Amino acid sequence: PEVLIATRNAGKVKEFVPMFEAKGIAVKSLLDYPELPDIVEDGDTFAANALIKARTIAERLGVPVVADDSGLCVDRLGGAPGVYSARYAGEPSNDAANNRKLLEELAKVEADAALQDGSDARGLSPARFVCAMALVDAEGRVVAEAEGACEGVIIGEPRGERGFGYDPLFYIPELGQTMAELTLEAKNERSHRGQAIRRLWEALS
Ligand code: ITT
Ligand code: NA
Repeated sequence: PEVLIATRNAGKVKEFVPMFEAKGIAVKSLLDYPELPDIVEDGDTFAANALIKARTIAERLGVPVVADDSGLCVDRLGGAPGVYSARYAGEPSNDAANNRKLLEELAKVEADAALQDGSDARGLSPARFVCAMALVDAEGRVVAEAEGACEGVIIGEPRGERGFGYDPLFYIPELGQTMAELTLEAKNERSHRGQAIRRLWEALS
């Protein structure tokens, strides 16, 4: 069997491949369909956007589709960048620019807090990665939905070369490593995406 994942994000595809292969399922993605137009993700939530992506592609290609909508939510930024994580620093989506923007926005909030009450808000900033996944059938009807989340803190300097997106700034105190320092297997065991996929399997079994 084979599943189509409605993503153009090569970092996501790399993580999906071993998790689906472990179930004997081959993975295709939108990287195999460069001619398809970009999907307009205008939902207010990760779950809504995952469904939009899955349905758009199922209706277009007439096959069952899995989609992932995910992002980083930072408490001190009121949950930003949230559903805007991919384009936080503007178009086109750029991981390095997004990471710089995240550190700039946190520095502003921390400076404001220090000015207002002299408080020191420079401690590490709590954050979580969130992933919503949707599986739809060839007609675009929902078969299963699942979410996963992973807690950490934002550090002031990038660490690690693996992963993608905000991984180098996302530190997991329990592991003493950033998400970008974890092997692919260790990230899948821990991550919002790994959890969401395992919950999707459970919902299907
Ligand atoms: P597709 O819509 O084609 O799947 P995308 O990158 O635009 O690709 P999203 O809309 O779900 O996907 O946005 C996800 C963004 O959130 C991604 O670009 C990263 O900036 C961030 N993100 C999500 N999961 C992440 C992870 O595991 N590690 C680091 N950053 C992550
Ligand atoms: Na999105």
